[in-house]
Amino acid sequence: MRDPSRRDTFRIAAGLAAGTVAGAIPDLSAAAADARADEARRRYLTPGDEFGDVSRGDPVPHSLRGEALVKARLTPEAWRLEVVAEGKAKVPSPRRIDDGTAVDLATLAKLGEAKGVLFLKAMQCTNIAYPLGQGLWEGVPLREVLRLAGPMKEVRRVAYWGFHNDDPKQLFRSSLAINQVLDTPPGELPPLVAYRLNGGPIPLERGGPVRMIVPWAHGFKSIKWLRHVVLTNDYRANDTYALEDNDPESYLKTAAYIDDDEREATFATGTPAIIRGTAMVGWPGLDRVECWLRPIPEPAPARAAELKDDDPAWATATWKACRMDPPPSDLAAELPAGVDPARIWGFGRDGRPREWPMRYSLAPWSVTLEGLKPGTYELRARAVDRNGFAQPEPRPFAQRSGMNGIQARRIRIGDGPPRAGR
Ligand SMILES: Nc1nc2c(c(=O)[nH]1)N[C@H]1C(S)=C(S)[C@@H](COP(=O)(O)O)O[C@H]1N2
Ligand SMILES: [Mo]
Repeated sequence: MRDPSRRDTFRIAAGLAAGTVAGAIPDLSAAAADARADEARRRYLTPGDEFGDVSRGDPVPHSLRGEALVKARLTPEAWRLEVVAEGKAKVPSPRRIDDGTAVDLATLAKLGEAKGVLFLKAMQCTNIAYPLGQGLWEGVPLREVLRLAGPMKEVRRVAYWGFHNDDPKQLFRSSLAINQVLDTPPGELPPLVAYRLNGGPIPLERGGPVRMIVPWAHGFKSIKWLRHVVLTNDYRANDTYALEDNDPESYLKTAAYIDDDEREATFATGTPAIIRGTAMVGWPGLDRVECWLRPIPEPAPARAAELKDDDPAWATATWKACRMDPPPSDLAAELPAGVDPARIWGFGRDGRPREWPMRYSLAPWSVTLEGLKPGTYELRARAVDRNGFAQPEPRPFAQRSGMNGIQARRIRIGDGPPRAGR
């Protein structure tokens, strides 16, 4: 899977340089470096500080330090969560900051001992194609936190937001229908008030000490630096993203992405060309990933050209099934020390996933192309969901309800004739 910042690649390169005798040239082909970078990218869990970051604020909340951090209630000791009702909506025991009844981290962790949920979830922004990272999160269902305020009345929606430098313009808020919070179907994941990531506290950078995680939704529902939960009778989604023309109720789409799609992949003639990718397994599940390899007549343009929706090539495209990676064979080695895999949502008592690929997580795939003649090609990939819809269907909008356009990666076999435009 890809580290969006490409830090892996740099770190590997730096490590190798450090390990060589001063003055010696590292004995490493570009292909071997690529293979090692690939391996690092295909780690199952993304370290908390290596996710792609989507954060508002000036300064961003995770740049605060010292007293400013305490004032913002973003240290474990200072953190508090308000759970209140507004207007017609009522709760008997609101949890407020001003009267000292707000929920603290110890209370949340105590609830977690009885009701905690451990689950895998990839974070994906509705406006960025490639997922930002995948974590093993732990939290308490939001419905259990709401119970702390007592039986509610006249509630239709739950609105919530985090720390935002007390500047209304920096507010980033989200909301859920009350039934999405309370009436979790058996076997499904509820919205969670999360306080652990990859076996440790959620780092400040990822929205800690506490952030909301809505498993089935794009990132904008998963509010970082969570501080306020408000029960309301207002039926409208008041999400910040709704105001920006996004679809505030969109569920995660299932879509295949190609690793390093912007970079041309080059292979010597006669060697197998392995292309890797990552599928986001959304609400409708994933049946398979398919690829289409298209030779580009020489002289090929320097960059992959966009294939317009009405291009006749789509109609005659031949899509072939790609290989899905199985679950990591040594899953225990991929998990943080001390984590019992049997506790993870969707895993069986044997510590293996019951269903694969799993919803809300990343499914790595690959395709091996052999016997290709020297020349230039474009590889396209699409996911087919469990309802039989091939990406970009069922909603062929590239944006606003999740980016699921079909990606292309250029492949070059052999030296080939010179390129046009160079
Ligand atoms: N408080 C707050 N929460 C937030 C945001 C934000 O700007 N402020 N951005 C949201 C968006 S749009 C996304 S995609 C995810 C990104 O999560 P990440 O930075 O942990 O990858 O956080 C969401 N939660
Ligand atoms: Mo986002």
